[in-house]
Amino acid sequence: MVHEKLDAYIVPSADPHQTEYTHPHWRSRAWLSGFTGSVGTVVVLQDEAGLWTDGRYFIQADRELQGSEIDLFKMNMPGVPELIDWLVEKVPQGGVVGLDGRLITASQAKKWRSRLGEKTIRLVCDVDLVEPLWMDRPALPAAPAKMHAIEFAGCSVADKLGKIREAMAERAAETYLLSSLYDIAWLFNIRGNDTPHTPLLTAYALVEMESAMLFTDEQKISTSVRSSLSESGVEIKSYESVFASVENLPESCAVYLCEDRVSTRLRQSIPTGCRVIDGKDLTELPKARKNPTEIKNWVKVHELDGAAMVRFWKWQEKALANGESISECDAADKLEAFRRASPECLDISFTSISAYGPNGAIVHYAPRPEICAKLLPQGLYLIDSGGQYEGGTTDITRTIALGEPTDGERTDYTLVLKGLINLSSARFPKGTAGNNLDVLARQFLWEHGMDYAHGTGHGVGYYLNVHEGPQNLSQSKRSDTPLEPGMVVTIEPGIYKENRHGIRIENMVVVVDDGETESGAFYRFDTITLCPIDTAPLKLDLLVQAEIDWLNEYHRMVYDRLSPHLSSEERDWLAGKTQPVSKFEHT
Ligand SMILES: [Mn+2]
Repeated sequence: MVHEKLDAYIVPSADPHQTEYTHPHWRSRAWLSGFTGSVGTVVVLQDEAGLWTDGRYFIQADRELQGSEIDLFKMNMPGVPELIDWLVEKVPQGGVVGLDGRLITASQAKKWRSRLGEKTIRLVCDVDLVEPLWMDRPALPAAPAKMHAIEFAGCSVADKLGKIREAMAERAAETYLLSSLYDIAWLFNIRGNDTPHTPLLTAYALVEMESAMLFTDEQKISTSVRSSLSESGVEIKSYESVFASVENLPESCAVYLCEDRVSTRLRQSIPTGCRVIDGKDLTELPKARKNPTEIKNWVKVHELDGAAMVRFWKWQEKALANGESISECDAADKLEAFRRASPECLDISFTSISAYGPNGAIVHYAPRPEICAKLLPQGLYLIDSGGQYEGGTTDITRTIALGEPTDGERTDYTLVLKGLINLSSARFPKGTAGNNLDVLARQFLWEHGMDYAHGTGHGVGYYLNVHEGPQNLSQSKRSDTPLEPGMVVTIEPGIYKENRHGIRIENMVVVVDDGETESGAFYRFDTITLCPIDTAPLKLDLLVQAEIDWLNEYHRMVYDRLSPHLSSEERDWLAGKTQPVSKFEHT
């Protein structure tokens, strides 16, 4: 910092593409601070340093920062300054703040620059102090890229480029600069292996009216991938050369990009004579509206995924009955093995949340082999997991009673299920967004004075990231993207009682047409997840007949669709789990 004449240096926790799950190569904030959570930014001054993270990580950050001389700043807590306000206070008038401008977005840099400017502090975005200091830095991944075949993608690269060019023309854009790896993977029907549990290829792209360029590590591109892309008019260039290509854009060229995704470094490389049009990535909505081929494949994939869940649940039940010792990690590993037993499953889609008893109340709990809990034949067990298949990504949560549930567990479990059923059964007019529907999953909990501190559901990528926008289901004002046919979301209400239990039930659903009335077009959800929902912890008195009908109907579908994939012993077990329930069976 002294050498670079910096008063402060910022180390964010991002890669150059704002990818949700980053490769270890990009975890420089964790390397510097010792804090390993997914969200956090370190600011270093000459004689002090701070780390900002959110409520999910206060306890972990406090522990991991011990002895580091880095102070913890708990974001959004009363009296805790925001990072930028703290900087403005600490850095002298006319001072200089540095960072690696590849790691923050153009819009973030714009906000910081204007705030720092109030005290004539400069933000310098081309200083990488980490690279020369991080000696044992993990190498960038080198796994080869592959095409996502048309029988999975359902739409050719040429057709996708055609649609994107139409959207560019509507916005009078001549060049479109992309840096989101999800959007690049979708647009070019290409997949890599550069991020944990997400088949992404690290790349940038420039789409012009007559040509398209993909900037990536050329070592990862085989002759067949190169020729396949070339047939669609896509040229491969080296990853780093994106900066030169952008710098050499003709003056007065109209460049479309998303400033919430593109890094400030790349944004600054655009010649000043160019007209920059900032907007959402043009790929975002076409990627979110899954085509019929994608939906058809995804529905099939859920049969494989559901069969793996059935085998897992059956194994766990038997192992516990036999008094075997199973830890949360053993259970997660076993489920992964059941998924990977089908050759179509290429990876899990995220680190499983395998949480027993009170651990279920920690929403982002990830068990660690050294300290994870042992499962006992009592209490609730929560398993949130998913798989990566070329025909779609899955995300499913089930909460299972390992023994006789308590009255409180039964009430909470039943209220969560009522929310899932209520929202899954919704019929809604065209134009309805997630924040109009979210309450349907919460209303029964609210009646009992309970709530959950997370969204009700998120979009899901197709052999891509398990979390995908722009649509989602939540209370947030930002959850305002209208749901459209072909969009896939999760529905995952829950309830979390600290030191007692956590409950969440999650299915994936697809938005489908549901007829035209005098009020216009209506839509509904079709559930595509196939796995029994534990009926043992239900309090049937709390369910109305329509909810019982929904559950029995769902279980009939689960049995019919999964049984062809199962052995006769597994089928018998599934028949028991999907047995119809009735309000009067216990009288
Ligand atoms: Mn989910």
